[in-house]
Amino acid sequence: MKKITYKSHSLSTPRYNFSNVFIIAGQSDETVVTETSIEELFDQNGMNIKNSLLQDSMPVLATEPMPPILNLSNYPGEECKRDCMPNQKRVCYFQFVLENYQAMGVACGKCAEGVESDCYKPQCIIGDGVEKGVMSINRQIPGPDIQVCQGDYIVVDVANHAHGSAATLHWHGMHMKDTPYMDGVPYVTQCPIPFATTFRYEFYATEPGTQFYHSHSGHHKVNGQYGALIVRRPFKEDPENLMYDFDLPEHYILISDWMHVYGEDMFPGRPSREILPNSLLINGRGQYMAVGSSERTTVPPTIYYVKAGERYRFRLINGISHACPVQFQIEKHDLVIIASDSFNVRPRLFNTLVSNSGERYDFVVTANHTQGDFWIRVRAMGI
Ligand SMILES: [Cu+2]
Repeated sequence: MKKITYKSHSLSTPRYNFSNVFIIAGQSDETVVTETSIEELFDQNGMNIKNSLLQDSMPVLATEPMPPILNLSNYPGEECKRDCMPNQKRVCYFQFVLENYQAMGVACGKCAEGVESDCYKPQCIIGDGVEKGVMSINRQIPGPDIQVCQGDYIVVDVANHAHGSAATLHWHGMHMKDTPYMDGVPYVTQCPIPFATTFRYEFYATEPGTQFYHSHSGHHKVNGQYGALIVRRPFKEDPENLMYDFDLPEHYILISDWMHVYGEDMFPGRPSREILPNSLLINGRGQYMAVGSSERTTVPPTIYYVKAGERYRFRLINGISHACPVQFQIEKHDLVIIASDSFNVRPRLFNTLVSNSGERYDFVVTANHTQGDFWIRVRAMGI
């Protein structure tokens, strides 16, 4: 049986009007649960919580001074991608580096020449297989997915290494009622982050569901700075948990449009009408076919795996910038829509879903074929 040592610590004046946050450390027989304020978390930053708490297995007395609380590096955000349990909150720490970078650049080796394994190399952004300049987060498009549990505390240090640009990140779907200054709207809720500086976003994951983050500056979003933000609840607390068997972290579908020039090149004054996207991407991958050509680029698309007979929850995020709306279908499969913009809806069966920029839809797909590969189709409407 797990022994739980629990220490409640009185709040001094918190910087924000927050309730407390719970930190859970360690995998040993003894788990230490400490309740503390956000102010204390960061004032005592720099100490090693895991080591200091785990090496010290003796009971913690309420009169003792607070042990060191948090070394942010002990809680990489990826460790927050987990089955959510009631009252087990974490601080989820991410480091984002904004850069001017290249799709199909040197990091992709011989991907363009058909060496498929090179397309999966670290820092290789393939887009639709055409070399172009991008603005990336951590040399990935989409940026790192943030997948946490409701009530977790999200901390994102955003370092702007993109010469000549200032940026903000907006957390689409998070209401930011207690932290409006974390909303990421340049010149409204904050000054944009200048080149060569770092800004720390920190806020509670308050709104459960499928959300979205993206740069709110210039054309950075269409240039590549966006990603998934998914806030789960404990399975038992999801009113539609009887509708699906699996809610897998890799089953999000982030749609974006992709142009072979920078977004900034689109306005104003182009003499041609070619201001439309060249491709649509799913999770940063697509295949380009030039107008008048019958050949597509051969870069590998995004693939989702399912097992026959099971029901899977998928989370669709429309990250389109210039094309709208888009039509979405899965070949030979229907979609049971269970949530729209992160709110549960009465389940309805559809075979086609139309969405606009910024919208999110959660749907359930039943893998009702014994075997086979099925295309996911995304089509821009009105083009
Ligand atoms: Cu948005």
